Amino acid sequence: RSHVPSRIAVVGTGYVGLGTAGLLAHLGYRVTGIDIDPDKIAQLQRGVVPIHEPGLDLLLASQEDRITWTTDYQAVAEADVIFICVGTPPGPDGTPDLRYVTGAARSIAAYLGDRPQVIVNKSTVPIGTGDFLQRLLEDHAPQFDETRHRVASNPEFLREGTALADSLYPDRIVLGGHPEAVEVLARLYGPLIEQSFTAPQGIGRPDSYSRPAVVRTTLQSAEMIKYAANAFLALKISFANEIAGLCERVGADIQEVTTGIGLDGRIGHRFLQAGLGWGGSCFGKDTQGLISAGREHAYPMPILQAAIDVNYRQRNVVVEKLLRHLKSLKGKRIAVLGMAFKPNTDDLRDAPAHDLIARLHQLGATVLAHDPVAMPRAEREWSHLTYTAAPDPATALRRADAAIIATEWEEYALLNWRDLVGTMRQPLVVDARNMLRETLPAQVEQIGRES
Ligand code: UPG
Repeated sequence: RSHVPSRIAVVGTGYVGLGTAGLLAHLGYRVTGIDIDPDKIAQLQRGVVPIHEPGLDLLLASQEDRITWTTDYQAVAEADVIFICVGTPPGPDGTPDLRYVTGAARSIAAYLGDRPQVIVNKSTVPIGTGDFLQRLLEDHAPQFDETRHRVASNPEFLREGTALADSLYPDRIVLGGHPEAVEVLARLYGPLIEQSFTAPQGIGRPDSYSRPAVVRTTLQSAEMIKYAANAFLALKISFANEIAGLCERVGADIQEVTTGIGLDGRIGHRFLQAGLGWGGSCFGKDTQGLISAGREHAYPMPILQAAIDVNYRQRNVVVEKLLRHLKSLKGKRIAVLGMAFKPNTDDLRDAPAHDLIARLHQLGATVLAHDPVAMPRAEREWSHLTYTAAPDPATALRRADAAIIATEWEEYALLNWRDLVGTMRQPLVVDARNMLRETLPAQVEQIGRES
């Protein structure tokens, strides 16, 4: 009895919502993007994309006839599929805060129609939220009918910076819920599953890519897949960082070690890059989220706790390296290159550079920070930190006592490091992302390898 969906409502216009709206419009659906923030909607209506994500402006502009932006939930009534893509920030105890999901669900409830509709959670939500959503809709939707209205889970695996390619050419599509709802979503994603769409400008299909696997499962398992995937990736990074620390002490080289272990097909080489550790909105929140889920069931999760501990220890490792060379940081000028939690985004959430800048200032250093795109955002979001924004890397490095590469932006790899280190007061570079390849007339410290 599954229907062929055509009208889609996407609630929430963050990374996930905007990407989903653009993708589904590109696949030919009529999409309404809904957000409670009138400023965001006004921007989108003017064609301004409120976040920095490569290719997103172009994709949304190319689909402007198929997408309507609004603060009005009315569009839910006409939609065959309604995606919930709102934020689930961690609360004070690490448990995800579901207030936006609940708020969105209540607003959706008011407008559910008398047609078959699938309400899909794309936000990363604690396991059990699908059932909770179902009950909430039952209680609040005047038109609710459980044979017509189905709740599903369709977690997102996109990375910031490559969000569109990740969405268009995914490894897998996970669909959880009642088989009828899963079938509607499988039809919705038909062109994606078959890879029968034309690639949007600038986001070509990777050479080795054929098509995604489809995982049809229950709500709970779909929700768990999302958490477990992120937790495992976080674990891999922390594992590499823990081994890196020992490499330094025994004279081994982490880059060679991870190459060596990654060649074992059971391990794989991806997400074994040692450095400053993970940041961003997902890994910290999701590992914590699993730990708190475990706690609720009196089930400790020591592996995940260790992954978190190793990750945040890593931010101190960099400061310790500076102290080893400079003895004290009082009055020292330290350049921090890179503020975003990773390259190709202006996202500053849980960025290692934040803790680094705070700590350097606390130890009495003058911090000059640079980022190719995140500086305007840092001016707004990091106003509590003390640092001078440097207009370019050269200005940050001039007369500096040390430089730290905190984010591996491509443009930092392309700098003329040879000349730049000559302008420093002391040529000391802590390459916390192991990105420099050449030998420099400077003291270069990396993570997990001898300097
Ligand atoms: N990182 C490392 N070493 C590695 C790989 C990554 O330190 O070998 C760091 C990276 O610098 C960044 C963090 O790990 O700080 C996360 O990177 P990435 O996964 O690229 O960023 P996100 O955009 O946060 O994406 C993650 C998952 C994605 C998921 C999303 C939201 O990769 O699958 O959808 O979080 O849940």
